[in-house]
Amino acid sequence: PESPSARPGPTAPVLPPCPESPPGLVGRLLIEFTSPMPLERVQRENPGVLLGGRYAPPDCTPAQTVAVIIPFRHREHHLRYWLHYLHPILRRQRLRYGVYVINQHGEDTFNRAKLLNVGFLEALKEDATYDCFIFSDVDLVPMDDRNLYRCGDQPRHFAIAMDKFGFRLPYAGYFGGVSGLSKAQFLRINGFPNEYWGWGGEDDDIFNRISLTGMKISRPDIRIGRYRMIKHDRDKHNEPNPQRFTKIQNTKLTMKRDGIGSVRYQVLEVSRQPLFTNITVDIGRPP
Ligand code: UDH
Ligand code: NGS
Repeated sequence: PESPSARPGPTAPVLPPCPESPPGLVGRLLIEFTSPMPLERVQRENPGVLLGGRYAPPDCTPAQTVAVIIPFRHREHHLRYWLHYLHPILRRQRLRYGVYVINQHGEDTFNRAKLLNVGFLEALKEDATYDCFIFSDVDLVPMDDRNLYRCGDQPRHFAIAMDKFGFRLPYAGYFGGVSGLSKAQFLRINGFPNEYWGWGGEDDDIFNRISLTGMKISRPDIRIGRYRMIKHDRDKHNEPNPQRFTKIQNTKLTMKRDGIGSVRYQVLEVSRQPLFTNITVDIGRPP
């Protein structure tokens, strides 16, 4: 017979709120991408993660529920390192979270920001309680677990000290790599632009949207916001977008009509893997 404590009921214990600063963080981490990383090993080392890449702390109730959204195509090798490093970090941070890999179908030009919009909507369809969205490139791993993947009263930029930029911001308005917005902050800027096809500028457009709506970027301490990027060559079908310089001049006009309110796409497959939910999507092609 089933034990009564296995089923939540009127007598189930209510977990206390998770502490503001999680105990058990370790600080600076050693991150490397040389040893091979089979997915079976990553699964074996993360038994507490539930199907689809969901997790909730066993001992406390977090204030937020975090959807981690990863724009993706043909980067399986990077994803294995990302999952290997991030699941234990997010667990130590005492987050309730889910990991969503938004996989662009086909070989047309890549569109990072549109994939992130899809991730926002599809994560909410899975679980309407998501109230914080962390958008992370698949090749970026934090070097310090005190860089907490949660949302605050302003949009947050996490990847502020990347190895490839000499552990500094490349420019003051840089908002690329890893960022986080609450559901309300995301809706306030009409989400992200759908019309940046190919590489570059979409993160600057998001920065403009945030500034234009009167919000300010929040960032961690420069000693804590350190990242390692997995080195790679330029991908096929993600060439620098020649329109990006003029587009970022026009955010004020375009953000009203181009954003989460106007995104069109077709979900082809939702597949719950042991460490992430894989959503394959047809987002169309540049006009
Ligand atoms: N992404 C994919 N597949 C692609 C393109 C992009 O998954 O084909 C995703 C992935 O999450 C990646 C993110 O989009 O981390 C950003 O794209 P990116 O890594 O191409 O951007 P980045 O600025 O690199 O890191 C640009 C090419 C640099 C070439 C340098 C050669 N030494
Ligand atoms: C800027 C791009 C951003 C990009 C950043 C860092 O110039 O999208 O460089 O690029 N903006 C425009 O092109 C308008 S990186 O060094 O990572 O390749 O994120």
